[in-house]
Amino acid sequence: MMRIRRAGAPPAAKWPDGSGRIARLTCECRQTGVTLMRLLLLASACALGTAALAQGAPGAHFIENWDMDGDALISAAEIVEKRGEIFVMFDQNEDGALDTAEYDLFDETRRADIEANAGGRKGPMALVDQAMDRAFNDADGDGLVSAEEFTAKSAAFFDMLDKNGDGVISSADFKPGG
Ligand SMILES: [Ca+2]
Ligand SMILES: [Ca+2]
Ligand SMILES: [Ca+2]
Repeated sequence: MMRIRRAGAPPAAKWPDGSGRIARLTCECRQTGVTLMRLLLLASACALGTAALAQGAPGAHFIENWDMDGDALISAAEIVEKRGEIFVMFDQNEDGALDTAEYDLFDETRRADIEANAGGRKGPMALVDQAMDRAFNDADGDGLVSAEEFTAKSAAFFDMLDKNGDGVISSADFKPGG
């Protein structure tokens, strides 16, 4: 009789919200060659800081994902650090630039996350999506987003999202009409 294998840990193919989206991502990533390390980075990035902010507060999902030190505020330094991680995560061939295929996967992953967890690409998340877009980041328009180009846009990204100009990104910056 065959022995049933018991997993020692909960199924790895589960998104923190239990939707099982990691399974779909895993599948896509296998096709496109994302390393396991990157996938784990992606999973942990999405699970960070869940205790810092009440669910459903304006911008809660964004703040959860980008707040590295758990104070429910996003500093300019956190934006730079997180964008650096995102770049590395999606630069699958590690050549220091996001090409069309790499950016396509980035767009798809980001938009799926916004649709599933942040109320879609309307309202404040439209700005976030726009600022992560290829056109915004490819400063010289050559179709490749280099690490330098991506990093150089971090300050502009921060300024766009710090709507009330108090020097941090917080829930207040995501309030409707704010
Ligand atoms: Ca913070
Ligand atoms: Ca690349
Ligand atoms: Ca470029």
